[in-house]
Amino acid sequence: MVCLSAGIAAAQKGEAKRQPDPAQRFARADKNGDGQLNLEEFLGKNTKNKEQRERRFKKLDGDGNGTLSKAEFEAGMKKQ
Ligand SMILES: [Ca+2]
Ligand SMILES: [Ca+2]
Repeated sequence: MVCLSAGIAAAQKGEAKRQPDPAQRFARADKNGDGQLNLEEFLGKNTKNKEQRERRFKKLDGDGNGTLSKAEFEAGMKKQ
C-alpha cells in the first residue's frame, strides 16, 4: 500500500517543468488557427523592436509566401 503511493508521487515528480515547446508557441501565436502565422500574428500586440522582428519574419519565411508554416517557425526557433 505504502509502496504504491510512493511510486505515484515519484512519477508525478518526473513531470517537471519543460522548456517552452516551439509547437506550443506556434499554436499560441496562431490566433485564427489556420496553421500559418502571418506578420500580424507573429508580431502580436508587442510593438517593441517591430522593424527588427519584421525582418526576422521575412528571413524565417523560407518560401516567401508571406506566412510562416509551423516548419518554418520551428526551423527559426532552432537557430536561436
Ligand atoms: Ca494564422
Ligand atoms: Ca512561408
